[in-house]
Amino acid sequence: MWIRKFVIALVLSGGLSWPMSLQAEKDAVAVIIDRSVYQQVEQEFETYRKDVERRFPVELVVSKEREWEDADPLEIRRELQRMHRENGIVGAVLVGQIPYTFWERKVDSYFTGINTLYYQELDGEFIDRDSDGRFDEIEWGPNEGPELWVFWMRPPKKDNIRYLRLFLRKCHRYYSGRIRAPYRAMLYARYPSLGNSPMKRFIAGRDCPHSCIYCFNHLYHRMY
Ligand SMILES: [Ca+2]
Ligand SMILES: [Ca+2]
Repeated sequence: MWIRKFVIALVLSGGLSWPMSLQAEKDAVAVIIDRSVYQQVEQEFETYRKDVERRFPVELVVSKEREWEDADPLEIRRELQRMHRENGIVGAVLVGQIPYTFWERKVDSYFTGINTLYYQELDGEFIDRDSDGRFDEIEWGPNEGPELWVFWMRPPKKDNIRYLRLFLRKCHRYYSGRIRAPYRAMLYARYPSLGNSPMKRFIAGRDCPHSCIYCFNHLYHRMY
């Protein structure tokens, strides 16, 4: 089940294609997109929806009736819980500047980072022991492991709409065969020792809680 969820997350981000023979069963996937953002990118988004539903065994359930970019993360989590309960969603695509929460390491409060698990573990409870607005612990729910996978379709906030349009148009060019992933991505074909290894790495996220002066990564916090 976990492998299936992970593969669906990859295909929605353009990482893999899906054989036609496996398309019998469809997964419901939520899309959370701010109402005003949707109105501005409607044409590109509906093309994306058609491409994805034609190509992969999914049905997108779009929540676009609220100003989600101004919502409290708790409200977004409740919406995902409702869609999981009523629509049986297995994953969620969060489009635009959807708010997020933070976690911190309880021993010293120094290490902190974006808590993406907040929208994945739907029946657990997140606890902020010292009430500083950052979660310190989680109590896992009765259903073992996270209920959802989450894909953040998050453009730079400085020019949210323009970059979102660019990304959605790029997705359409990819899905219609006009662009393809460069061959240099095939690390495992180039190096047989890595290709034959039973373990493979997938870089599926970003973020770093540190602010080292020799590294750029912490500047992503300003951009996204
Ligand atoms: Ca805290
Ligand atoms: Ca759970």
